[in-house]
Amino acid sequence: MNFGDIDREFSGFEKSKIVILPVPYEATTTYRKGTQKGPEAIIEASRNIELYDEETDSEPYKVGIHTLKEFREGFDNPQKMIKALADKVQGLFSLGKLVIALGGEHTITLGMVEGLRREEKDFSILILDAHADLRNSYEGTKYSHACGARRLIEENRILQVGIRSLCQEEADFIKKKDLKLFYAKDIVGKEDWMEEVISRLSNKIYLSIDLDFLDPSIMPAVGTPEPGGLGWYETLKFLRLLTKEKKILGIDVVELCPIPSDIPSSFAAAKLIYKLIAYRTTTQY
Ligand SMILES: [Mn+2]
Repeated sequence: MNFGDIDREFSGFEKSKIVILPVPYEATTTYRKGTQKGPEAIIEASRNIELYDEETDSEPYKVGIHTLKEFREGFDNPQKMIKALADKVQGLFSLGKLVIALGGEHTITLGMVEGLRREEKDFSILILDAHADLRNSYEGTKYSHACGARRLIEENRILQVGIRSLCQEEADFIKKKDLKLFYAKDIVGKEDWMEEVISRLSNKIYLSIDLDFLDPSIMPAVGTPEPGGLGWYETLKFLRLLTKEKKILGIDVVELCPIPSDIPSSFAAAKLIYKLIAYRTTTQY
């Protein structure tokens, strides 16, 4: 099963600029469980999307999109998983591939970023998410999906967009560290924030997309669906602008938690990924 059901000519590893890495890791999800089924659902849905993109008037798959086998190393322990995933993707980044990891829970971002950091020093991390994920620990672990951004912020420049759910501890931490977050309440339905977000990032970025940043009306199949998220076209507009102005080195798309009867969520996730590939290929290759 490969992403997009793309012919061999455009999905072989060597010639592909894009590499899709399914990472069905789920250890600490707290509300609805099932993110381990996310990668499979996205790939399944991707086989039904049109490979021509009307917006960019292009066939993005021709840049080459290779789908790797599911990554499952170290899943019994979060730190082991992070290290193993970092080892895996470092090799891919060193070959100049744009790696798109499919989660699984948000914790996989830590492995992706660690792997990228060994190859690239100067990049910022843009996180699209409904949740701040800034708790120092949660349910006895510092590597919960609820602590991902907190771990990242210890060593990296991060910027969070779409936030609309956090606890008092996180609010206090944001004030203490004087962090600038872009809350959903300030950006949904507006456009002035897009350039401001972009201006705060380095020229190279790592992009982490927790699918719950989208409004649950278009993305209900997530672990913790929060009302009041971004809409489809404003998201696309932002991602197109972002891709034009910044070099995206790596991407993860996480927290899809498939509901068997809900095909639109998986389909929207697959389409969002293909849109990113379309923007990237029409502006940067
Ligand atoms: Mn989230």
